[in-house]
Amino acid sequence: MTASRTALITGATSGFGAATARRFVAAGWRVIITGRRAERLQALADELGAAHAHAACFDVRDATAMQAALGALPADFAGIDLLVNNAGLAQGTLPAQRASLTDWQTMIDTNVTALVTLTRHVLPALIERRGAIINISSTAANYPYTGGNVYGGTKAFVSQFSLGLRSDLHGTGVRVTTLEPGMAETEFTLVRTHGDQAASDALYGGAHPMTAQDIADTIYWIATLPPHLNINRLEMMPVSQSFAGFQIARE
Ligand code: NDP
Ligand code: 8X3
Repeated sequence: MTASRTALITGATSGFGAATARRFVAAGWRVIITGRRAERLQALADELGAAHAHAACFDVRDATAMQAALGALPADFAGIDLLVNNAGLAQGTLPAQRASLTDWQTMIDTNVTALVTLTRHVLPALIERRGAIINISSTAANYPYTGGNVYGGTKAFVSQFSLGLRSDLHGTGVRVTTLEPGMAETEFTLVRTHGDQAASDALYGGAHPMTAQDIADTIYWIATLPPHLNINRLEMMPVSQSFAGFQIARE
């Protein structure tokens, strides 16, 4: 892909999305950045400059607002070459039998329903421009852990949906990748714990987690590979993170 292309990056008010927007603009791309927190979104748009960034402030769960934002794109930003489906979250760490149904619904609405809705809207333009989709899944899609229940389920959906898209888009030239990161320090844990900064600090402290910049650089690498190459799925972790064994309950 050449410079002067346009990426739609959801969830750009924080973490991976903000770093990815900066990474692509640094390479000359235009970015459409989204999120609910208007002040943060506007601050990033101002930082990146009006020629390179268009801020579209909406809740991805609001399908009407999503469609309105897509319909209101300025001409320079209307041709989308890359969709980075990044907006998402975990809510709660409790086992299923004690988890909040509200948290579960929020994760399903955001990580699954909104992602497929936006993808469906943008697909015709992506096909026209032989563009690309990068869906942000998680290692939680591949490895279960206690308290990961619905979050892991939503991310498994994202990974499988990405493979399905790849199959459906056969012959169109559109590339589809699912990126499955492990632990990276962002606002993710603060959000997951409903604002517990100490819990977030305790998780990342001394662990050398991945950074949002690591993820942004990887997304940029995937997007700028030669157009005949498709990374189907890419799982990445910090060196400090690996796998644990099965649990056994004894009588
Ligand atoms: P952050 O919490 O830092 O960023 C999440 C972004 O998603 C924010 O910009 C937030 O914007 C946006 N978002 C969440 N809900 C909505 C909504 N309803 N409408 C619009 N935007 C929304 O977390 P990360 O950067 O870490 O997370 C980005 C993605 O990466 C998520 O899909 C997450 O599941 C995934 N991931 C994260 C990992 C990690 O360890 N950090 C590892 C693997 C995957 P706002 O609140 O302003 O709306
Ligand atoms: C975030 C990674 O391990 O917290 O998707 O689920 S994890």
